[in-house]
Amino acid sequence: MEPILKEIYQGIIDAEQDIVREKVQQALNMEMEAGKILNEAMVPAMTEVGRLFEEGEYFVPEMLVCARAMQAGMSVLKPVMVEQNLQSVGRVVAGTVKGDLHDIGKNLVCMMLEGAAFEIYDLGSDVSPDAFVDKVKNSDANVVVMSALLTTTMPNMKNTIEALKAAGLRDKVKVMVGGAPLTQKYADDIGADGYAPDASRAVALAKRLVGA
Ligand code: B1M
Repeated sequence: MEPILKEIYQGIIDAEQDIVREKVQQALNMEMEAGKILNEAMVPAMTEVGRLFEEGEYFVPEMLVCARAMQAGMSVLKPVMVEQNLQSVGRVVAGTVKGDLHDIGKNLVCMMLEGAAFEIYDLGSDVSPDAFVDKVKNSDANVVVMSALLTTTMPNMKNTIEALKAAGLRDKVKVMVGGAPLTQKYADDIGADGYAPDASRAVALAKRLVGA
């Protein structure tokens, strides 16, 4: 791994927000691609944080501060990844489903969709089926993105799809789902229009679903 990427990777594992912010900026100043910084340093660092948690070396507070360091780095990358003045190709209501506070992956998906000229209505995390329904009803959205990181919250994706159906809004939007425990089969079983395993494939899927 290149030294600057190693420093970003280690900064996230050590939960050093300022160092991560500074090193990500430094990497960009060196004309390193934002996607490379994300995929070769930042995402692997969060995977390592997960491993440390599984092995009992890190606990929830450590995961949380590491997540903040990751978000600090993402805030530096975002303006670079979001291209300006592009005509909107679609409008997305996005959120992590009810009961689930994991928002890094969802934020990454939103960031990359925004960079691909989608408009984003980000509802955040712990989003109830009713909140998804309200936003779809009161906006011109044509895509819904749901994220779940916990096996226990995945059923809330199905509940949200059912709520959209009950409100007569299911045909107005394409529903995309993702998150580490998800599979294509699960997406098919709950009646989603698509599943993407990562943020870049989420962009390709969204474009396909809206015919862009
Ligand atoms: Co939690 N956590 N966590 N956690 N956490 C996991 C998910 C876990 C796998 C850790 C472990 O045990 N190894 C485990 C889940 C086990 C399971 O259900 N199978 C777990 C647990 C158990 C918990 C708690 C229950 C712990 C506790 O309290 N005892 C608790 C639950 C809280 C809650 O949500 N109600 C909890 C809490 C937390 C923190 C709050 C401390 C923190 C989250 C902070 C935040 O997000 N703001 C946290 C973190 C950081 C993690 C790990 C370490 C990292 C997650 C992450 O951000 N990854 C995670 C372990 C791991 O994943 N290795 C873990 C980086 C991110 C870029 O990847 O989110 O997968 P990811 O997103 C990817 C793809 O999945 C995809 O694209 C992204 C990038 O390309 N994607 C989509 C995501 N959403 C998509 C939507 C799409 C398409 C693609 O739509 C189309």
